[in-house]
Amino acid sequence: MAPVATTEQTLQSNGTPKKAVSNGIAKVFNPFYSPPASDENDGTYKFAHYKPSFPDIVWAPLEEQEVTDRGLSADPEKNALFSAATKVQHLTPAIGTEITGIDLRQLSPQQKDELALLVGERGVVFLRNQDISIRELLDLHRHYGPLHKHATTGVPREPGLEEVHVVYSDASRRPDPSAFSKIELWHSDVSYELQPPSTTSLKLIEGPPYGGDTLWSSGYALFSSFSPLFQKYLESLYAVHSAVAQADGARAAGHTVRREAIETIHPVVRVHPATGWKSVYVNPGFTRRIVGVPKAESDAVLNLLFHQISDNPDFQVRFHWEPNSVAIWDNRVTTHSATFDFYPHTRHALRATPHGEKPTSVEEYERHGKVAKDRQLEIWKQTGISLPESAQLGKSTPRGYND
Ligand SMILES: O=C(O)CCC(=O)C(=O)O
Ligand SMILES: [Fe+2]
Repeated sequence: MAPVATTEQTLQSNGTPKKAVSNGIAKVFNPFYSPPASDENDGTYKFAHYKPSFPDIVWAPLEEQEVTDRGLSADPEKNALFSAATKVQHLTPAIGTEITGIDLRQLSPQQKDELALLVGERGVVFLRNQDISIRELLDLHRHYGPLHKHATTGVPREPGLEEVHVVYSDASRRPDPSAFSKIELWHSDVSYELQPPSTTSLKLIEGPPYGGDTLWSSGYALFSSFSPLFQKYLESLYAVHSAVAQADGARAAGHTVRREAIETIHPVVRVHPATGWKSVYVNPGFTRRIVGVPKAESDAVLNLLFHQISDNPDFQVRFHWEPNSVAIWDNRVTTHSATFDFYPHTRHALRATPHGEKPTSVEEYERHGKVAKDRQLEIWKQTGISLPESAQLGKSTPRGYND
């Protein structure tokens, strides 16, 4: 186990620590900006070559890329994938499925397509005991689209892995609760990009015995939870997603911003190309404002959506990692949040993520005759339950429910 840093420190008259760092006393850090960790464990740590580095290089702005969702080519029954698994266990009705018995290194192109569709339907899929290397994981995700390179977060020290985003914390730095709020940590990865990522994997290579869980929240379930008129209103809106704060944070931490920060306008409700389901597409991490409405209205609507993402457990699943666990999420229809409760343990994970299509609004999706659907209503229909819109809500009076 990593040595526990002492937390004793004396304060100057202005309240700042006199000796912030000495004898292993931890530096605090803001997990958004991932400043470099100390190199103290390099001699003994077996994954030192995957610790984050921040290369001083600059890339051109991204241009539009052709992407076709692999889930569109999948057998909706997913027979090739499911027949290879020993167990497929849904974790909540809204989101999350754990598959056992699959080796991600062995998937056929057909199984990869079915996995993409399953991830698109369930939001996030978990697999344990995966020996897949990070280069093999990148290859798997190339099947789903051109790989994304992050403009600011760490990449592995080992050369040739610029498409990998590194998640890393250890005893040398302690999350700084004054630097971020729990709600801000909820995000959809790099949603400010023109073509934000789709089917995304994170593999944990080193982690704490307990703690360090990750939570995901379903954008489909969030959409389904609202009344029909509010759903229609949301479908008409567009919002600004911004990379500026992340780039500013990276610069403040002394890193090069490898690609100029951008701001992009995306629909507030997007339709998944393979499922055809509507999903709320805003997140506290990067969505700044709704365009074309008064600021007070934008603030109130985003506040409602952000709080439902972070506060409503019916939309969420929480995963406890073990080394070699892989989570694969559809970044278009979910948000996620890490926990930072595991200090002083080391937690180290590697992410591979492809670009998806430009987010499709309901109006764009339906322009050519298709009809976008509410996931919950579709699932109820399949089980023989059909609710007229007017009967869905408003029939019961609010009451306390405590025991
Ligand atoms: O550390 C985690 O659990 C999640 C980190 C994260 O948000 C990501 O890799 O996209
Ligand atoms: Fe993320």
